[in-house]
Amino acid sequence: MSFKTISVVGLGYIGLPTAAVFASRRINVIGVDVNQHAVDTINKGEIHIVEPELDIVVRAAVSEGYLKATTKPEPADAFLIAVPTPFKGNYEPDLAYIESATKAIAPVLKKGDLVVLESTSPVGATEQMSEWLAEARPDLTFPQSHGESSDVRVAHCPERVLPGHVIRELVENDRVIGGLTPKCSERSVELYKICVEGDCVITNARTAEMAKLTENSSRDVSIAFANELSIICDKLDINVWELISLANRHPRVDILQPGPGVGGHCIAVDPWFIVSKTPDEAKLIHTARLVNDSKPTWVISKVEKAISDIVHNSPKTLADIKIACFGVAFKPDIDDLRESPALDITKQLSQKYPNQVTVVEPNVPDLPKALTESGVTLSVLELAIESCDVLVMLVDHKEFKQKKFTKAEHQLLVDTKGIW
Ligand code: SAJ
Repeated sequence: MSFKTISVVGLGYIGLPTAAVFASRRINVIGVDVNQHAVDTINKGEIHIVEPELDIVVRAAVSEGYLKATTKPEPADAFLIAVPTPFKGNYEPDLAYIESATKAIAPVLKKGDLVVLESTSPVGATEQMSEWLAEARPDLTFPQSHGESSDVRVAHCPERVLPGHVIRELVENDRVIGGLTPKCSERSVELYKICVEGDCVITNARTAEMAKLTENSSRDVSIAFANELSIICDKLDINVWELISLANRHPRVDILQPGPGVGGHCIAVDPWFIVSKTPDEAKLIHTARLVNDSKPTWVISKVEKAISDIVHNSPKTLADIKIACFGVAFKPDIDDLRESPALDITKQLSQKYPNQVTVVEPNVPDLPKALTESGVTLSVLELAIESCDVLVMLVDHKEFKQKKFTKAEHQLLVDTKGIW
């Protein structure tokens, strides 16, 4: 049986592009979100988030009548749950959004439907979601009790797209599909094959959950290795960038790049889902998190040292020092400031040195309130380089990489990306 209507629950950075890409295949898509503003914006054919090409796909899908958004779930043949899974204060995963999405769709579920959890989740979350559905709908049968004869099919299929390349990666990337039973997996493959050109590889739900966490933890551990090297090299007076490029000439070595820390809402979060389930076993994964999370503090200490060197070696007083931070986004060439170590460093510096910090960020028109409150100003590259004493390179945006300059003798440079 083909899918006539698909519902995507959660219209954020993953859900909205997913809904729009399915709709572009001429499938009726009902997008559900609790945010009325998001729903209204989408129904006008506009978008409330920034992602290249998303505006074009959404506009076409809405104007051709294949995509509509609503705050209240409606019946569909498949439900894709793409809601946030943050962690709570103690790094325990918070499944509250999955629980409320599940409870919201339960009343409209019917025999033959498929429910797929796309949100990055701790191991066991898909089973938990299916339990919540079963509790809400005792009149329907689910895989945990009825196996292959269940009325409703349930699976996990984690999203793996890279912000900035979402529209292309949604179609091209391979998908890992873990059903609660083999039939649940097969039904999910039928669904994803509507728009995915990559392979749809079948496993079970727990392995699919762990696969996603493993991908992001692997990257986190690799970046932690690079960040640790950068601190070791600083102590030993070795250029870490040269060191890594030399080591990477070995045919079986591929070290990532150090930076001001690890940002975004995935790589800095997902490893905790492994650590919280298996704290005694996940030693390396836990340590990598601590190494990456401590990097902003180390960068701030380098800036403080630079400031104190200038004050000791010139007629300037502390109050005369001007600091320029280059980049506040969480990674290069995007406007996303969420969970950004560069933003965190800039904020802490601006609180320590009020009205002395200037930011250059070519990807945003205005600075967030957290910065303007302590007198941070937005400047342009040339001006900031000319007028500041301490230059703090935080994000390797293309505009910065293209800029060739030699710092003046009175200036000090803290370059967390090794581009200047
Ligand atoms: N970073 C470094 N050094 C590097 C690479 C990255 O410091 O060599 C930093 C970045 O500056 C950034 C952070 O790591 O602060 C994360 O950036 P990223 O580009 O590695 O990853 P995200 O968070 O944009 O997207 C990741 C991707 N996962 C992997 O590459 C394994 C993406 O495919 C996932 O879909 C996404 O997480 C997600 O949603 O989970």
